[in-house]
Amino acid sequence: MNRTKYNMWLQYRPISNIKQYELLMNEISVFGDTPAIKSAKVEVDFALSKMLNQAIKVKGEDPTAKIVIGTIEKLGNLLNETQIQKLKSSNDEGYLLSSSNHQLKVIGNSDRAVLYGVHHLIRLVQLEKDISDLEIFQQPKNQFRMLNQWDNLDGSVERGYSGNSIFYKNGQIVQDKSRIKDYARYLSSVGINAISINNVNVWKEETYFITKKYLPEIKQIAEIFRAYGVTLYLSINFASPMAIGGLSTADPLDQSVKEWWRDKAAEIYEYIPDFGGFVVKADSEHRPGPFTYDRDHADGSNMLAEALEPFNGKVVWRCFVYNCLQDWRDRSTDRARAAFDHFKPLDGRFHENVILQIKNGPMDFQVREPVSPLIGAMPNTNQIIEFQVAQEYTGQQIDLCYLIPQWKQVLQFDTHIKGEGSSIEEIVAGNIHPYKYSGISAVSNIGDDENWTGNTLAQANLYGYGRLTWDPSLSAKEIAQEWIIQTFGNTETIIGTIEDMLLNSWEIYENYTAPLGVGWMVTPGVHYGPNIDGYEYSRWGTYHFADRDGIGVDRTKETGTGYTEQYEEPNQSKYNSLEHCPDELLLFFHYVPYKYMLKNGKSVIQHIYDTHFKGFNQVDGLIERWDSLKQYIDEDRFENVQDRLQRQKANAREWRDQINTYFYRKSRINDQHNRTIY
Ligand code: GCW
Repeated sequence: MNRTKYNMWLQYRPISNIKQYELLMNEISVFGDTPAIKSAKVEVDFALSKMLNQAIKVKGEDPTAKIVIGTIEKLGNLLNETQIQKLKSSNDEGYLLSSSNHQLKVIGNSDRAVLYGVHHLIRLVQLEKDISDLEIFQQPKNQFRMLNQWDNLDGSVERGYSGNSIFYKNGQIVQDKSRIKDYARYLSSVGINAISINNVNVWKEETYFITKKYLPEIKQIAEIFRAYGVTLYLSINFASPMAIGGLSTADPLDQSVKEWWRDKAAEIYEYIPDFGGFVVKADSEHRPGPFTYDRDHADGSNMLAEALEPFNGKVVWRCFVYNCLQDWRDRSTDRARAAFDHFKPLDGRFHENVILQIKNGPMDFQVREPVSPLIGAMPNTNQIIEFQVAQEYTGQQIDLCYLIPQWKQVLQFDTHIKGEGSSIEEIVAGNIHPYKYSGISAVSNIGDDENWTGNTLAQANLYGYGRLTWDPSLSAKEIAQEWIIQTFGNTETIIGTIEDMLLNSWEIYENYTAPLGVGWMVTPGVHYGPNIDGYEYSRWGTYHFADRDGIGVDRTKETGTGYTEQYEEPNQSKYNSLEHCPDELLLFFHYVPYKYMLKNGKSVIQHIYDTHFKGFNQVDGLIERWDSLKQYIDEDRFENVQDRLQRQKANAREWRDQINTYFYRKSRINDQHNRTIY
């Protein structure tokens, strides 16, 4: 195993100027010995010894030690009144990093918080920051900071672009769990606190995960994660009572079904006392759900919630519910409307341990989509937003696409649901409606590739996801810089070059793919590479409606599907009006002629040509920039990215030419600059 690429952002590279860290070269005293505290101890020892290039002494509990680490419970007496108050007024995951020339304290409100504090300290050292006079209070803005693995027992990963699963192989849970442990380390280092470890599409054998056939081993995995402050969840099959329980129904209102789930929950908690709960994809893309029994999603999720409630378990219920058997001839059905139409009327009917998980956009993780109007629209129902770290529609970890800028834009969107300032960021942080549970969830992008993420630079998305969900006020640039320094070193040329590549990559990807928010145009099934009409006459509800006169989906209330009405004002009017709709989403909301003039002063067709020629050229620019780093980066990682960039170039070329040719043939309008269109 090549440790450099394997270690991602936890390289713990020796730093040049260690003099400034003299304080850290003293004995460290870590208080407590719970699993999470033990992890903190091991990690701080390992990290500091490596970064400071000398053995660090970890001693027993001694409050006079130069470095003390522990919970407020144990170390509160070392704090002054203000510090105590501040810690007590922050949440359970909050911590304090405080230093003077005679002592450095890392004190958390819980074991998990101590671990986060330790990672903060390690990060400061690796970033070579001054730690001599610290007084840092930190607490996560979001309660849920979750990852969903889409891993299957056969070892495959749905929409996985980084090899196979690290959890399963050939129909079994892996015996050697060391890689799972390392994953837990990475997750805790960026504050991820929950994980579901199997695909939301729960197939036949995975349905048995909640039985004694698999629970003993899943318990081991839960223990590994617990030691890093990560709570384990399982995706379940809604039809389990029939599939594995021998019942004749899975009707959520049926008494025997309710009892079956209650017993099941009790059984699971015998193995895993702090089990997080269930993630559920129901009535979605052919997965079973309450609709079969004429019940709705409140009935379905509440039944599971009741079963988990005695154990403080939660139901994370996905809202990715739409008709995936649509007739393309049917212009009245609009997939974008589906989640809101299904769920909004149910507001107030969900138990308090049900949390709705809503994809960031109304369609499906496209390079550009408006924000889902369902988020924040249910004041009486817990909600979390779902992002996709896996780059399904954004280049599949072949093409470079740093997603933090996209997520930030989503979080900053002002829904106006409770007047100005009702941003998605505040909604999912639970500050707009009194949600009991809220936060952020995302589809993971890792696999068993040695570098975890296929493209080494895609590690930045996982890192950034954690950092952003902890503190959404961090900029995409700050996150990129942190990641680059920890991953590749503190060299200006490296930082500047990679930062520039990352920060431009989303725009570049958008430039050469589907234009102006219309989405899709991808190869059906695999979702990589262009196929402009690939989904146009399919059942999936993902159309662009291009004809000889124009392109786009009319979602206005007057002449279209009325989707715009799902937004509050002023967003509703903004999107509904051709005049005010932002360029980048124009074709999501409107059908317009090719000669329609955009706010940027270009016609739609010229914009399409320009961005596609530009996007391709920008990939050349990425290649050049990366090549300029050859002398600074180890061969392995250098070649990994170089190879991916070449593949990206081939992809961008295909997109450029197919899109330009397609629209030229439809419109017969020439490119103003007479560039080659085939
Ligand atoms: O976009 C679709 C993906 C499916 C996925 C589904 C979902 C897990 O193509 O692979 O299934 O979304 O989010 O449930």
